[in-house]
Amino acid sequence: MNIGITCYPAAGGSGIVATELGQQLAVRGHQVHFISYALPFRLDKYQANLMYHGVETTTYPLFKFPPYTLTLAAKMAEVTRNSDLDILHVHYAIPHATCAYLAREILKGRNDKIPKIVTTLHGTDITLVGADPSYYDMTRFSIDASDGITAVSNYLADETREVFETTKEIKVIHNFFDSERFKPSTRQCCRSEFVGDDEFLITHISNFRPVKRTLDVIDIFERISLELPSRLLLVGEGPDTILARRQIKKKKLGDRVIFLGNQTRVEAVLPCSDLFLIPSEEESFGLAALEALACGVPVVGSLGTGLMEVVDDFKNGYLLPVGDTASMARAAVALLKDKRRLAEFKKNAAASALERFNAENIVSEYENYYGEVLNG
Ligand code: GMT
Repeated sequence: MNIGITCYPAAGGSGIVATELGQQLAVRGHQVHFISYALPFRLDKYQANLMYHGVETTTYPLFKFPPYTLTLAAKMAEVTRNSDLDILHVHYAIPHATCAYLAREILKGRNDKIPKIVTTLHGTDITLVGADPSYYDMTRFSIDASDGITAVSNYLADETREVFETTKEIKVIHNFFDSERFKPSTRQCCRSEFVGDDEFLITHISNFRPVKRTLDVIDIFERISLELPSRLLLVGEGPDTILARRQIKKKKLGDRVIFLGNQTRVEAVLPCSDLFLIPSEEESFGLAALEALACGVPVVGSLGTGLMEVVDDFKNGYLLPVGDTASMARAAVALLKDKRRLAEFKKNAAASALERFNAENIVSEYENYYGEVLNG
């Protein structure tokens, strides 16, 4: 198949899923064309069958807001025509599904081959952005105009049906990980770089947006560190990084917290961790949690989110109510103190991730779905 993929190229779950899907599809012999304004975050090496088409948006004094949406739609139409695309697979509804719709209209007008549009909903496009009154109608329209819709969890599919009152069929295809890269082997990381022999390493990876509740991460860590020798490894950056730094200073935790900023190869640090924290307000799936589990790291996160489809509560982690940092810290401390249970949770984490979310199976689900949409 010839597949066009559009995603946000910045660090973030939707871009990562799109990139890794493209890479896996290219390995399977499909021709994959990324169309975006920058090279996606994890698209950091050459690969056969994989191409990138940059979208330029020129500014003009009249344009207070340069119309990226239009140049993206035009580029989608151009790449479809030149590369004979069968599918335009867009990740994140706003504005990508709308741009794909526009591209299709452009192609229709010129009697070109018409690609099928598959839109993958990732979460914040529905739960935060899409439900914003100013985006609501456009999101709903774009969902309905797509030939196929996938959501990364049942939680998100239900939310989409409820928020947008749509009867459109939504295929749930969970996030996945590459088992060649994400594995428990600590050979790929250097624990002594971060902690001493008698210390625990607690990790959090995110884009530090308010939805991630970064201050809760620090609060949980502070409580853990009062009971156990430990250090906190923070990977990623975003609007709340500054708040986090301020809080760490205020709580005098500076010498126990390591900031790594954005990293494209998180598998180089994850396997050395003892515990992963993800106390988000909302999480449609929680790819970062899955990557931690795949590396054999138990997860403590928030209940009532898509994390419930990823973490096996009481088997490879604990899910607790959003904002209940005291209970999250208590669960973490109890687990870290119990060596046997910790070893069991670590084993369960890697096994469950591999069984349920390995790329091999999930990428086939996307391939089969493309087939269904093309024949439908
Ligand atoms: O988590 C973020 O803020 C990034 C966001 C994105 O759209 O890039 O991630 C969303 O998509 C990921 C990939 O499907 C999911 O694993 C994340 O759970 C989801 N984030 C939220 O729902 C907050």
